[in-house]
Amino acid sequence: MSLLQAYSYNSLHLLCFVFNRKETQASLRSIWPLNLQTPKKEVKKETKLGMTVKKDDNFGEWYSEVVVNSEMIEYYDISGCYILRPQAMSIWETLEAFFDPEIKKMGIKNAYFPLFVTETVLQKEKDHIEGFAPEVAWVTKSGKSDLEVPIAIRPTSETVMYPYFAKWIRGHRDLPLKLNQWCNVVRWEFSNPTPFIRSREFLWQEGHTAFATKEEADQEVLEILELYRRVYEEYLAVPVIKGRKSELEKFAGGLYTTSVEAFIPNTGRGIQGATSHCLGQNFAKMFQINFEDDKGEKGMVWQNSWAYSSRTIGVMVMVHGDDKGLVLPPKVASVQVMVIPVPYKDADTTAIKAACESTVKELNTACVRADLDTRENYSPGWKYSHWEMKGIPLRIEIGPRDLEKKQVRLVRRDTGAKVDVPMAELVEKVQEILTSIQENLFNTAKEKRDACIETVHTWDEFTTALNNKKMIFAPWCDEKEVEEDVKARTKGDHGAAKTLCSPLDQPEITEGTVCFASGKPAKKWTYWGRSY
Ligand code: 87F
Repeated sequence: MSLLQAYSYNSLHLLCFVFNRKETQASLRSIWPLNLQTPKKEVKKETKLGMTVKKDDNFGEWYSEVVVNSEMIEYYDISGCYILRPQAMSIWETLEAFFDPEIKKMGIKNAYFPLFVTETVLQKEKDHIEGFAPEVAWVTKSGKSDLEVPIAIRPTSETVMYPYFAKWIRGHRDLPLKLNQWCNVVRWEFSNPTPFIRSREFLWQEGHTAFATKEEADQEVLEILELYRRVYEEYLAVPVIKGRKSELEKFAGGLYTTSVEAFIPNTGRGIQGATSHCLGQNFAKMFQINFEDDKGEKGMVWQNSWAYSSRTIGVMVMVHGDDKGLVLPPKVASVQVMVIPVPYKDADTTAIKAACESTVKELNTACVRADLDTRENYSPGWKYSHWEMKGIPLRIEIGPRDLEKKQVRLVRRDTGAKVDVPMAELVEKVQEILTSIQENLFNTAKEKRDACIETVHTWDEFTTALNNKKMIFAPWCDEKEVEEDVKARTKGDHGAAKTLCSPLDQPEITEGTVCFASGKPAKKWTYWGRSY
């Protein structure tokens, strides 16, 4: 087969494949030039702008459309794998630029371990890997020949790292050992892939630490969890709940799991934002990670592991996006302000252009990330919609009348509010508004989230709330069998309800409060709901 033949063969298959998918609309548009779909006599320079689906009408389609049209994601010809374009990658880097120095302050160091793991090593944690086994991807060939032994691609790195923890930790002076790595992992998921939210390859940081005492491990679990809260709330403007996972939902290999949980009002689903586990001594036993304490006595280390992934970006898109497209919180927007010249036919375009340029320069000098759209083949109106779709937090319009009045017009992406600002107050006002957008996005998301929380005491209240897409807060007896029973009783087309977390911040359980599901005495308040 010639190269050309191979190419057309592949693209044919690509097209058939794409046709069969649920997420077609957006991907089709991006591989088919518009003029092929609707041949016209005159080819207009301006293409029609993208959002065709409303967030409330078809959330799934809307999401695919937003991530593609905002140029964050490009679909790829392997299902569940996506290209993260610069728009997405820059958000990932911003989060890393916050998180990485924070963990370094805690004494955690970065390392990099290999992508591959042998079957023997992977099987070392047989018990807990059993449930995950179907998701492990294997390399079986190099070129045309079979490998002597197949090697797995890391789905997580416990088995890759812990043999070396055992080697490197000898005495109490080698503790604590605190490592983190920024990497990709592969989990060959079979359920409904979604960009950022559930993909077969994703980016994450995974922290793995070992301590001499449980107290130190316990403390770190919560310190990391607080950093995860800050990633969501301070950067992505997404409200989360810090809590502890139930026995059924915790990482089976560990002692206990904490998480930050977000909520997507449109689908009525909770979503785990990040996890911080205390592994106890389970892995220390499996991998013989022992040490000698200061009295010469043998002990086993206490371990933690924790991760957040590129899912963070998907949660942000789902929470803030609207019918016009993406909405970016200023703190993670690579461009915070887009300046758009508005020249009227007979106006002095050079003066407008000069004003635009000096505006960008002034903002950049003040560390505001501003850019200028000087393209002449697009109208101002087209540019407004274009940058709205891409989520740019603030737009500045400069036209002849603004020049005359020595002012600029600011238009917020979050509220659409417009305000004319004297050029002399530019930097101050822009900074003020960007801060206000960041706050407003968080507050609005929190109000919407809170409006979806329903406190219930009985089974009837619980099922009604579930059908109304609520996140449910209920007193619970904390028994595994009861959670399994709730899952079984709520099984249906939309998936079963499960526990999301028991918030660390627990309201009091008053005398006589019973479990909504079993009627037994309640032990803790817990969030329940359908989830991703
Ligand atoms: C999929 C395949 C094989 C999750 C998997 O949460 C193994 C696994 O161990 C697996 N999916 N897990 C649990 C991961 C636990 C833990 N790892 C380090 C974390 C944080 C980072």
